[in-house]
Amino acid sequence: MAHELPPLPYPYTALEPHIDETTLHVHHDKHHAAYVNNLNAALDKHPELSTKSLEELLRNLNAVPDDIRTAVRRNAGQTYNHTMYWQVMAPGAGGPPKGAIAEVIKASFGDFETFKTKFSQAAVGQFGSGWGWLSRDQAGKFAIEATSNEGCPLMEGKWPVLVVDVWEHAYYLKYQNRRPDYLQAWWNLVNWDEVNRRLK
Ligand code: MN3
Repeated sequence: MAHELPPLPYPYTALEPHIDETTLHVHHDKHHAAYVNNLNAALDKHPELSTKSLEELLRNLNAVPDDIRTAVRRNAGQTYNHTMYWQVMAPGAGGPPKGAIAEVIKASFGDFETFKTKFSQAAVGQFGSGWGWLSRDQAGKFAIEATSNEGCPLMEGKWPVLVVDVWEHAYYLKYQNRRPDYLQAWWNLVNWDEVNRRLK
């Protein structure tokens, strides 16, 4: 049972003007697709892993055989992270958080502006390729963090609730080297309904 590239959950033009159509085509159809293909190629060598979900693979990478562990870490990580990234964005979204996530932000960070500033700083400050996250640890504590390359909180036993891609391929066509501008625009797309779904 091969892993599949999920279709983008909205039209390629839907996130304009914040994220442009060309970027979404290249990012989803080329980058994300390649990670899925590379994951399947690695798993082909160990068919016993074919029934494992991305979450199961990433939560227990030590159980993945040595010869494919790096490939699985990279490509399952990137596959999972991208699918989540598409889902936590939506056209006409953004604005202040609502529902349970609004309470979490208030309790953990004080107010939304403080959260937004800290999250943006973590994402913008990630050196090189990576991701910005809000995640919950096993004790129920919420934290902002950045990971490099394919890093994902699932690998650390945490549950991710919000993510932004800060690899250059996510923004370079439109924003070139201006990662802070991309982050600022990205807040207009945050899909709080999906974040609330992930909180449950
Ligand atoms: Mn990407």
